[in-house]
Amino acid sequence: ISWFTDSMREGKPVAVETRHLIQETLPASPEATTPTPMSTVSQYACQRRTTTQNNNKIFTDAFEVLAESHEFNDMEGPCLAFRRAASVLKSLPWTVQNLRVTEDLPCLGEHSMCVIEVRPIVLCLQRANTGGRLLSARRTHPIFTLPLIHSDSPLPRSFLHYGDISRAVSKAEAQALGNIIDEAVHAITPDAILTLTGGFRRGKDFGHDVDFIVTTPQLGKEERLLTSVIDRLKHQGILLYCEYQASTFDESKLPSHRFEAMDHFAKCFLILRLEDSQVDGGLQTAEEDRRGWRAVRVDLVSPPVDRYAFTLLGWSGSRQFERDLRRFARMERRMLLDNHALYDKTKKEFLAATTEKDIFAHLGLEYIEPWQRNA
Ligand code: DCT
Ligand code: MG
Repeated sequence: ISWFTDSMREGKPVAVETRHLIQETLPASPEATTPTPMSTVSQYACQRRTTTQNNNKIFTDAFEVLAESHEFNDMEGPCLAFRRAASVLKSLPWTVQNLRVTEDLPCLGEHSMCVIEVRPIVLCLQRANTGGRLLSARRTHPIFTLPLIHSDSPLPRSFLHYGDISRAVSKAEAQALGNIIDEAVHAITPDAILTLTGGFRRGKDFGHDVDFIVTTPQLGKEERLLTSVIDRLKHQGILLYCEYQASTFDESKLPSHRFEAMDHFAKCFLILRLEDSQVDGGLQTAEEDRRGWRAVRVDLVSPPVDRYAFTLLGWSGSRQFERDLRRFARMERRMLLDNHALYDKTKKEFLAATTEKDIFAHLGLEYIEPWQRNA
């Protein structure tokens, strides 16, 4: 790692290959621990169980830096190769201590070799100048491009909360927001369905936002519910920012052949005000910051109830898990999976599902629990 970071600091061109990086980072001791038989590690994240316990963080952090730098340079191939390499290492129940043990692992091969120039300062400037590209990388969260925009750009209101929203959200804070949303949703529609999704559903202790799915048992009422929830939060004086996207979902346009496309359901990206008194154990604020509240990013998505299972599976993530689920469906099963539906290209029919387990079963996959999807 020091070899890697020193080279970056010095602005040296660095030839990076995943296995090479591991070799350079390994301690001197050549003795390997006894690893899981390699044949059990699938190239697909949806056939691996990945908890939040990462035994190879030193490598996965480096690979993710490399993946991101390639993403900003529009180099999708190497970017994905580094993300896959990181994801495989995250799933291992042991720490890589010997290069030999990586030889039989998928996604860590010579093919991911590439030569890049890692210059962090230039990278920062590129970020500032390519808002559009960043937007496509994080297109569901456009406000996250703001801190990277030049200071003479007009600043939308959400920038005011940048300090807060760039600070991680804790599990207790997510729970408190869950209570607020739960109260609002059920005051409007008593039999509404509300589910925590995203990273917190996968058991993460911290996240950059809190994601929820809201829907109604009555098909077609879900969009009205979402706008009513927004109105209620506004009325309560806790809505600091709201970007609402109406549904563009059209059943007749399925199946979508656009890989990785975001879904068409009604959704909103919010910033909410969370009071210290609402959080079990209080807000985790710095000593000098005793306002008694913080701003938090919240996403709500509202699919029709017959699409609930697909939306839940899609929004539960992780991104790498989703990517590999879709790739597995396409490559191994000739099926198209997205947040709307599962389509069997051989049978030329849609496969219905009311639970995530139904979808795994259609795909012929062992069920992977949400907390095992931290790929
Ligand atoms: N998602 C996706 N494709 C996108 C955006 C999101 O498949 N273009 C899915 C994957 C995770 C889920 O939606 C929620 O997104 P995030 O909140 O960005 O991810 P997260 O796993 O919840 O991460 P964090 O804990 O940082 O919020
Ligand atoms: Mg999230």
